[in-house]
Amino acid sequence: MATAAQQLVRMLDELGRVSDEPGKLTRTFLSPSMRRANAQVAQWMRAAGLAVREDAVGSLIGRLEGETPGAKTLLLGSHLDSVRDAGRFDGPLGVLLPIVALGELKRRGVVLPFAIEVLGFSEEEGVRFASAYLGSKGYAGKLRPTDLRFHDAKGVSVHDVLRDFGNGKFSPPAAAHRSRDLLGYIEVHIEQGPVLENKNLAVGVVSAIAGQSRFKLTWIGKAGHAGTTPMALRRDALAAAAEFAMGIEAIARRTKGLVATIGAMTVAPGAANVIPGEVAHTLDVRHADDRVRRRALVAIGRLATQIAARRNVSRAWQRTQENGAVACSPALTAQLARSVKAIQGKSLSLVSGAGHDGVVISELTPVAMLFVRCREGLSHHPDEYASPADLEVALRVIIDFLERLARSSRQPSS
Ligand code: HGY
Ligand code: MN
Ligand code: MN
Repeated sequence: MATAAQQLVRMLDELGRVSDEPGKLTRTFLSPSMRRANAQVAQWMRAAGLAVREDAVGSLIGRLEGETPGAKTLLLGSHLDSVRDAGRFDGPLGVLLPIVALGELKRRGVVLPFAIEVLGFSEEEGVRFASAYLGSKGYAGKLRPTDLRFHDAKGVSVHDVLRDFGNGKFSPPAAAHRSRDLLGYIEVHIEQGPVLENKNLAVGVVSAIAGQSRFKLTWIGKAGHAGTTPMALRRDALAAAAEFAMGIEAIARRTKGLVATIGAMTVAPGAANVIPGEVAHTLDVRHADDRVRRRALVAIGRLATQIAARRNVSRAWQRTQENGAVACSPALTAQLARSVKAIQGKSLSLVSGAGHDGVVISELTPVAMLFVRCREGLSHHPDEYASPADLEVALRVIIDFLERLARSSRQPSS
């Protein structure tokens, strides 16, 4: 097993070098590096005995038929895109680990009764287009016309990008499978938080994935001369945005479990001697309880209204993502926890503050997640790290899970 874990580490390192930016890992939706990543992962999938296809949204699907004709399919996957200047584990771990696990079972001569699809979703982070989960939405048949209308920084729409990616036309695909043909979805992912490290555990299971709301907010004031415009006469869009940023931080700090983030901002016209006339920024608000998140959004909306009135600026909201909290399947999670206990001796259940493709796939089939400890809980950062020893534990858990599922599937009652 150590060899398989070492192989996984090598694959993660290699894929972590496939980037759109030299010296850092940035791999966004349908970018040149994403195509190179798909080619590399497809090669690894084929070596593990999977038949590989790429769907109309650019997601990679590696399929292994089951020994039992017409058997249902178990899905295992995650995303292959990244944030800017990312770590190499967020996403690829959940795609490469199942490939290595299946390669190991093949090496041992183990044949599974059910079919497997390993999924490498083309877009989860929502970096290029504000809307996230485009890959898993495409696979689950959940892409909506509103998703296709989002534009990137160059004004290119999701629809046009997908039309050019395909053979000159694109329409949202139907779901890749009917729910009744699926056994469930397992996503292996680094925790991206400090809990497992604090509990000194290599892996844990996930009870629920926090809900999240994302917006693009634009403040419109009036550009003007930085040297001649008195402070009292200014309609400074950046000052309004800055006051708003401090205000949402205060709201999040006083609301237990709430997180609110402004991650990207543009300032126009963008000159040192011009008062900013227009500022656009993102807003990401999350909480495990949808009621708390919704109450916070009301308070945040009220704050924006007050700032706009006081500073005589206007503001425009565009909602770019809205996902309620998703409970993982208790039954599938219990099965996964059984394997965690068998390998690690004990299991731990935790809530995910990060969003995952399982949010979308949960509309198609029951989902369960295996979290892997990551150093200092750090993620969305180049120093993101999961140790080879912890990766080996996760690999053994997934292999144990597959072998148990195979045994239970072969029992006459099933
Ligand atoms: O933003 C998230 O929670 C995830 O990394 N996409
Ligand atoms: Mn991420
Ligand atoms: Mn992720």
